[in-house]
Amino acid sequence: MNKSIRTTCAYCGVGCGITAEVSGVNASGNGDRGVAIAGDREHPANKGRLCSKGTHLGETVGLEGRLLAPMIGEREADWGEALDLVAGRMRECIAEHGPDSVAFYVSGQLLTEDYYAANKLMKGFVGSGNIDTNSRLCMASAVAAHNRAFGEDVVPCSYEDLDATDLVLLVGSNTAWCHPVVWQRIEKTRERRGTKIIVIDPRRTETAEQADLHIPIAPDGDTALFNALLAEMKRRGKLDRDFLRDHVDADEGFWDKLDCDPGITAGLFAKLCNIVAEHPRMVTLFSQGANQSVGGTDKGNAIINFHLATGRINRIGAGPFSITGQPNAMGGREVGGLANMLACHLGFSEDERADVAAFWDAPNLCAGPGLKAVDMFRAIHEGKIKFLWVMATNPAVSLPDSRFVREALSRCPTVVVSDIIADTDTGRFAHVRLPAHGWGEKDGTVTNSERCVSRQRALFPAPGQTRADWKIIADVAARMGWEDSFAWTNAAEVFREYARMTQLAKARGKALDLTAQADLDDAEYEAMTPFQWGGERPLTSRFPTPSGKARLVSVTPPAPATSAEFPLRLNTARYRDQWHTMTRTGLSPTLSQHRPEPLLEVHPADARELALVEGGLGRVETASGAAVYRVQLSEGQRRGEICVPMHWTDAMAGEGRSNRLPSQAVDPVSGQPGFKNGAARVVPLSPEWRAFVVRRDAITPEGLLYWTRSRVKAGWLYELAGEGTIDLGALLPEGERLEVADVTRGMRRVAVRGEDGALIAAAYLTRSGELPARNWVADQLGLDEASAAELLAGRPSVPLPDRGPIVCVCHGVGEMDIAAAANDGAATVAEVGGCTRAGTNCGSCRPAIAKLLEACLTLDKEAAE
Ligand SMILES: Nc1nc2c(c(=O)[nH]1)N[C@H]1C(S)=C(S)[C@@H](COP(=O)(O)OP(=O)(O)OC[C@H]3O[C@@H](n4cnc5c(=O)[nH]c(N)nc54)[C@H](O)[C@@H]3O)O[C@H]1N2
Ligand SMILES: Nc1nc2c(c(=O)[nH]1)N[C@H]1C(S)=C(S)[C@@H](COP(=O)(O)OP(=O)(O)OC[C@H]3O[C@@H](n4cnc5c(=O)[nH]c(N)nc54)[C@H](O)[C@@H]3O)O[C@H]1N2
Ligand code: SF4
Ligand SMILES: [Mo]
Repeated sequence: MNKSIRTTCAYCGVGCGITAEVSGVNASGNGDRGVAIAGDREHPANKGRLCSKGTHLGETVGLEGRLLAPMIGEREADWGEALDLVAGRMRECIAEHGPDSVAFYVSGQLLTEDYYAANKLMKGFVGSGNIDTNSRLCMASAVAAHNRAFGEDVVPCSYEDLDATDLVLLVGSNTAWCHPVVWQRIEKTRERRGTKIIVIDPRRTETAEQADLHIPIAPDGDTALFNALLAEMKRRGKLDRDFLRDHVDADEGFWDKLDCDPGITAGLFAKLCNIVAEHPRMVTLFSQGANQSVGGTDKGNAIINFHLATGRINRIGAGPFSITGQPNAMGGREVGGLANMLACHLGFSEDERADVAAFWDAPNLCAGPGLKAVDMFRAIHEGKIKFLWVMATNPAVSLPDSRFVREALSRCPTVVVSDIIADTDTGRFAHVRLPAHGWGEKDGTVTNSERCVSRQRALFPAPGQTRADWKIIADVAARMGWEDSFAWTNAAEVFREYARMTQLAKARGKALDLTAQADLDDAEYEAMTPFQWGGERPLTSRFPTPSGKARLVSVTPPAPATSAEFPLRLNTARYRDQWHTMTRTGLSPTLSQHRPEPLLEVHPADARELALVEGGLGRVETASGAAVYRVQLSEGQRRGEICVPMHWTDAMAGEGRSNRLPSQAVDPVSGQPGFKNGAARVVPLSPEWRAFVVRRDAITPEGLLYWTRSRVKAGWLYELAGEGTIDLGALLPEGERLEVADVTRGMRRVAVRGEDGALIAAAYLTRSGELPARNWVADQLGLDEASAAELLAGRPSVPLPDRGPIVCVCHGVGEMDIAAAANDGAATVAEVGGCTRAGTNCGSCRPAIAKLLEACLTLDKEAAE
């Protein structure tokens, strides 16, 4: 029987509401975990819309690869034994080396209840501040900027401001890919009221393509640009003198330090200033191009300074809007997931500590802040931290300088990892792995970018021995002797305790206040509808500083990062259809079509100088390490700058893990790493052979120059390249083998059929020639339809139309289909949708369609001239 359940998306901080129809029918190989996903029309974050990742969530809820039982080393254990071991080691460590020898590294992908429990255990009971979160890599600079300017970590605007604004400035945000539903909302506003969109990003992203103005700023040029912009607005008389007088204090000498070179051409700067001067209803949405910088906090404050000084804040359609990355990045900030906050937006002053100690009845409240993520891993490396518990994050992939991080993990006497997936790069270092509930099993709350709290609800019964993260934490706490303080029996109890605790923030005049929710009973919690703490514009009556005023903070642009040895600037970014370390989106055949391999994007002129060719391989080298990518020439890159994706792991690729590259350099205020502006060089690789393999299950090839795998419908597609000889047969399973080889051309092809005649694997190798198209071969996996000749040719005897790379993953529409539609007269994205269906489902590909259309129309025009 179908059940309809309202929940919230697993992925980004937009926090879209979902209506899940749980069918229990095997729709995509998920056993009884079939589910149809649709946008929740009543959720304020998305009003029914979903992007590609949300739309295809159903493909990632199967049990493939799940961690279903506690593991001690490679041995399955029961909960009792695993928990005893974890609690025992933690107790020993505290007794012998003190509380600061213990650390938790947690995540914005935990629910608020989980996060609250972890923070309470570490800061209140273990007695150390050593709990930090992957939000350190994500939101820490924005948090620090908010604290400096407003006196509290509060986002002063709401999505509704995006509906009512005349100008959206996107700073370091590829919104169309990373916050697609917010992007669609901005586009709607543009249709309705002619809102202007300006994108400030060194790369010409799909977001930038769609903007009214793209400013291809030099990496880390934002602070200088915003200073110069504010100085120019002052010259033009655009400051809000009344607002400044009544609501804003300034650092000493603030106004004298503004004038500087904007870092862009005079013409472009004038254009920017004109648009900004004419549109006081302006929202600046900023993301990782701002935060992930060694000057990230200053960038945040440069943006906020601008809004404060021009009075573009606390008004409808105006404000500096830091958009969150993970589904619960905001919730973590509320409950004290960051090492430098206590809980409920409180710091470590005597009276704040006293209040928290009393509220928790905490025996060992920590004396002060703990170590921030990068420093925490240094302390592990140095042997000062001897017990580490990682929850819902994959630091062996996502922290900078991962060679060092891995060394630290391998030295640490006890590493505990709570995850949902059995084989993650970090899990490979764990002594104990604890199986957690995943999306669709978890039950609790998340807070999105606009401070809207909504429920994630369980859709399926929890598989195997998996437990809720908060419950695992409480179970360990109980074994440490603190059962009374962690005696919750359900998520609602944890939530009520947290909501009650926000009284401590409220009493100090802070905006964080969930006391109205503190008395929800279980049924009310179960039925909770989304609510926003602080309201639409929470800082309107006063700023939560001692003076009640906000602050203009003097900021300085950081120094450039390249050197003679490493002359290129290295940027790292995200792909539209992959989520972080790919443990979930990497399982979706639909999502894997968009970018099946990690690309090194480089300007064509730089590529010529570096001897890199389109589709070839390039190795990026930095002072920290090296990684290998497929080369893609891109006019959207600035000269002297390259960009690689953050997503690939050792589980998904041989050499494509990007965080071998960044250094440990962090922002001095926030501790956030500068992932977006490293110093690098590139070496072209010339493999002697290239190959691809399809097979049903996952393998880890060894000794190659390059390999990656991506999900296809019935298995995995491997791209391989190497030197010398390769034993293709060793990469293939047993079965009936069909084979051809041409020694002179260095060509070899093998297909393997199972007992029932269905294709179970195939491999195609060449030393100098072309390889067959991947799609048709991959589609044959598990089928017995193709003849031996067809399999060895790698294509059907009656050729299929070439659709080109897939653009619309929902409807499987390729570049060629779109070009054909344009040829037949389709001139708008909607018209292309009308004849091909492309872009008519989730809409995530609409910017890509627009770009293709523009290219087709330009070609037509040139042909006509
Ligand atoms: N598809 C997808 N969506 C996601 C995620 C995902 O993994 N995949 N992750 C989620 C998370 S946790 C996060 S934090 C967000 C991140 O969302 P975004 O911040 O939008 O994503 P990024 O691609 O990391 O970086 C954004 C842009 O910053 C630009 N940039 C680099 N250096 C500079 C600079 O100095 N100045 C300026 N102005 N721009 C610069 C880059 O070129 C890049 O285009 O996405 C969330 N949404
Ligand atoms: N070079 C570079 N590096 C970056 C970035 C960048 O832009 N460039 N961005 C940084 C940013 S902004 C972020 S947010 C991080 C993200 O980096 P990570 O947090 O390391 O990435 P994820 O893949 O999301 O890791 C989540 C892990 O938790 C597991 N998991 C999922 N759900 C649950 C659950 O409910 N419970 C438990 N216990 N486990 C669960 C997943 O299987 C996965 O192993 O990467 C950072 N690293
Ligand atoms: S924009 Fe996409 S990934 Fe983000 S919450 Fe909405 S559906 Fe999920
Ligand atoms: Mo993030």
